[in-house]
Amino acid sequence: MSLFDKLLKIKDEKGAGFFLLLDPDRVDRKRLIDVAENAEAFGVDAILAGSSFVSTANFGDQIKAIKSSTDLPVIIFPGGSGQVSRDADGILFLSLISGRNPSYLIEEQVKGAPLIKAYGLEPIPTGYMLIESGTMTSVQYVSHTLPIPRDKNDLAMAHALAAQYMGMKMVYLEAGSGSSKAVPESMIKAVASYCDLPVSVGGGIKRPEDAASRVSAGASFIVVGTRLEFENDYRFMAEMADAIHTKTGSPV
Ligand code: 1GP
Repeated sequence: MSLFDKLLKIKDEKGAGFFLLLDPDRVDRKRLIDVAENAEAFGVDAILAGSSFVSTANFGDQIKAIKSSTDLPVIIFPGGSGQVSRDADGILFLSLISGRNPSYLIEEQVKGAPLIKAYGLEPIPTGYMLIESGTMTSVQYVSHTLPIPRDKNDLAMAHALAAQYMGMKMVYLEAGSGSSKAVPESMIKAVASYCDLPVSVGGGIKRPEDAASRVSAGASFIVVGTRLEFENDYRFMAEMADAIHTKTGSPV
């Protein structure tokens, strides 16, 4: 079974999937290993690893450390073509479709594709959409793109449908890491009911109720980074999993 099919199965069986995002640039090795070792027991379904801006020289080693500490799928969530590692299971093959910067629409993809093939990573073609969240986020700054205004559901819907028609397998609605406002439920509902692709939602999801309301709006996968990156708060991780897994109840 492909990695993508495994993710769809998780969504079908549990109601939605819980992706933990670890930023190899921000989190030290000891913490990465600790959280990767414990994530499965506390309800995480897959680990995403990546950053909009990586300054560590040890990206590959950090991915290797995560992969050797867990049986969960490890999926690279890259900020650019430099973030490809042979030690992951797959990679979100992102195109920043909310923007009009060719570097992030196609150029980084062309640079990264041969390495993805050489490493045997499964690419998951993903239409990545930045959604305005009140302040300028790192992705916005680094990519030189404007986010979709948070009250313009019609724009988000049209972008998602274009992603579907271009053959992408998923859309990702991104409010930005650490943002004060998560993607609005009404936009998730509009996008999920308009296109046939599974919808991942991340950025600023800090409470189980934030996650639950986005799953009930139609999100297939919830991404949580900042709130779980630095604290050994496994009780909270389990509560988050419980809120996301609407079909299974508490994982612990
Ligand atoms: C960012 O969507 C992810 O790319 C996760 O965001 O760090 O705010 O949880 P947070």
